[in-house]
Amino acid sequence: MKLYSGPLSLFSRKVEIALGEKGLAFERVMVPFTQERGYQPKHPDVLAANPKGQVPVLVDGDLTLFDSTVIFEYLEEAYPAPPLLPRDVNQRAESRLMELRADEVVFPHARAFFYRTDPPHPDPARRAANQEAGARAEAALRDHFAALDRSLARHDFLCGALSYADIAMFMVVLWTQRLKGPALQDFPALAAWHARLQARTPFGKAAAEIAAADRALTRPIGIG
Ligand SMILES: N[C@@H](CCC(=O)N[C@@H](CS)C(=O)NCC(=O)O)C(=O)O
Repeated sequence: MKLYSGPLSLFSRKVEIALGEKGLAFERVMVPFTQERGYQPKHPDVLAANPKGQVPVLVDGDLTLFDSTVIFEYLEEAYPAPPLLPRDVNQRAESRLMELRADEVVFPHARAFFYRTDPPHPDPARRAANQEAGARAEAALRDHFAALDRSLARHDFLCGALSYADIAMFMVVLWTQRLKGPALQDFPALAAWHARLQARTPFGKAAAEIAAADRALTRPIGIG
C-alpha cells in the first residue's frame, strides 16, 4: 500500500492513524509542502490520481482512492480487523456522522484562526473582521467542546468503541490547539480523552510529526 500524505495535512494524518490502528504497513510519500507556496507545485502522482489535486491519496494494488472518508470506508471493508466502526448499526451511523461533524462542522471554525499566524493584514478593516471572526469561532468551538466533554464524561470513546469518529475529532482538536484556539483545561473529559488517544502509538506518532513539522516552519501556519 502507498499513501500520499503531507506533513501538515490533517486529512492525510487521519488516514495514517487508521492504517496504524489496523496494523497495515504502507509506504508513505510526503508531497512537497513549503511555507511560502503551500502544496505548489503539486505532486504529479496526486494530480493524476485526484482531480481535486489533494492528499490523501491511497494506492492499494490496482485501486487508487482519494478523500479520507472514502478511504476509511474502503479500509473497513477490505481490512475489517481490528474494526474501526462500532458493532451496533446505530453507533456505526453515529460514528460516520461524528466524523463528518469533525471535518465539516467543527474544523471550519479552526480555519478562522489561520489569520493569527499570517503577517498582519495591511487593511485595518480586514484585520478587525478577522478578529471578529476569530472571536465567533472561539465561542462556537467552546460550545462544541462542552458538548463533547459532556459525552466523554460518560464514555471512553465518542461512539461506543474506538472508531473513525475519534480519529477525525482527535485531529480537529489537535488543530485547534496548534492554532491557539480555546484551551482544553475547561473541558477535563475531552482533555483526558485526547491524552488517552495520544498515548496510542499511531495517534502519538502523528501528533509528534505534526509538532516537528511546525517547529521546522519559521512561524506556525494555519494550513489544514
Ligand atoms: N475532503 C478531503 C479534503 C482533502 C484536503 O483538503 N487535502 C488538503 C491537505 S489536508 C490538500 O491537499 N490541499 C491542497 C489543495 O487543496 O490544493 C479529505 O477528506 O481527504
